[in-house]
Parts: sequence; C-alpha cells; structure tokens
Amino acid sequence: MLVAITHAVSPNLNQCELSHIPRQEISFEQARAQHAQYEQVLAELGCQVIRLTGAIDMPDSVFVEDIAVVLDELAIITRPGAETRRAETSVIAEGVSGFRDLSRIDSPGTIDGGDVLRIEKTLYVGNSERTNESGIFQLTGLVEPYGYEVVPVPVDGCLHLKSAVTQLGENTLLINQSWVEASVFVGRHLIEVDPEETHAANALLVGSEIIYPTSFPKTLARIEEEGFSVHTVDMSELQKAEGAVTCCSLIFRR
Ligand code: CIR
Repeated sequence: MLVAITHAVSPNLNQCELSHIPRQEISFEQARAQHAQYEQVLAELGCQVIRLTGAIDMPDSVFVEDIAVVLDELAIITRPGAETRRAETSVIAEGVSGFRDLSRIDSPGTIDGGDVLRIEKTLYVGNSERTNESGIFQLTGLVEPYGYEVVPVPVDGCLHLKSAVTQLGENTLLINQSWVEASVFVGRHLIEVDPEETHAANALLVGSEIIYPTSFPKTLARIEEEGFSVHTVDMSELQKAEGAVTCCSLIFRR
C-alpha cells in the first residue's frame, strides 16, 4: 500500500517563492480544483491520500515534496533553502511521524526534497540554489548506514534537480540536458524533453504508472511512444508557482 501525503492549497499561494519564472496572477479556486484532481488520480492509482492542512497560511505549503525525504527506513525532515518555507517543516514532520522515525537537516545545511531523486538505493542530490554542500553532507551521514549511495549533482538554470530529471521507469529517466549533465546518469536510458518544452522533465512515477502535466504534449508523445502508461493532469495554476507534479506529494510504502 502506498501513502501519498499532500497539503491543501494555501489561499496565499500568490505570495509564493519564485526563482526562475515571472510572477503571474494565480487563480486560487482553479489551483484548488486542479490539486483535488491530482489527489484523485493518486487515489485511483492506489494511494491512500492524506491531505494535511496545518500550514494553510504558508504560501508554498502545497509543495510538500521539498520538506521531507521519505525512505523505507527513515524520513529526513529537510531545512528548506528558502527561509520563508522553513516553518512548513513542523506540519510535515507531524504527518510523517506516524509512519517513520524522523531525522533532521540542521543549520547551516539546506535541502529541498525537490533536489533528491531516489532510484533504488541511489540518491542523486542536486547541488542547487536551495540545496547546499552541508545539507548533502548531513544527508549522506544519515542514509549511508542504510546502504544508500548519495551522488551530488550540479544543477544549473532551474529550481531543483527534479525540474531537470525524473524517473519514468526502472532504468529510464526523463531529462532536460540543458540543466543537468547527462553523463551523471550513465548506464540509464534517457528520454530528452522536447526542445520547445523546457519545463517538461518533471514526471511523477507512482508504482509503474506516470502522472504528467497536460501542458507538455510533445514530450508526452515521446513518453507514450516508449510504452509508458501516463495519466495527465492540468497543473497550470500550480506551475505559475513554479510547482510541478512531483512537488505536490510525498509518496512512500506504508
Ligand atoms: C518554491 O519556490 O519553493 C515554490 N514556489 C515551488 C516549489 C516547487 N517544488 C518542487 O518542485 N519540488
């Protein structure tokens, strides 16, 4: 059984952090409806969806992925790179604590969960504007005892590692090579995003099914051509907050 922790969309979403895209008016009502649809697809794919609400005043609290790294053996509560997001951690810690023992990233370390791409026992960790060397060092110390290898990955031009590369299947990744070096992933099958769809590398793998935004039809065609089973969701409003499909849930085995 998979659990998917989500957080309700904040009415303050328009005050979200933005790093790489210009600010646009976000429709709260539409964002909320799109988020509910996303949760419904998670439920249809067999997840027990647990929607938290405790950080509802915090603009970016819908993006739960950044606040924890949940592994089978433990969960790491991050110290987000954006100071405005650090108060989100207590609500997520409480939500995850029923399922895992918790460890934490301490100052001066920073990690955003959007920078952590787990493939089996390898954690690729983006060294980004949000995740620093101290954070990566601390994370390594916490997970190595459980047999994980941490691979730091330079990220340039986008918010997180998972803006640039995500997993589609056992050994297949979706990648935008202008933001991350493909050589890091040697031995893996890479599908490149369509050059006209720079933000298209973020797909959410749930079991063997993929959740993917409707907004990147050319890249979607590439993914489907390779035989993957894709469920599309309209994420237009959350994308205006620099969100994507992986950021809106924490998915883990019960
Ligand atoms: C932020 O800048 O922190 C939010 N506006 C967006 C976070 C998106 N998170 C993610 O991709 N993991």
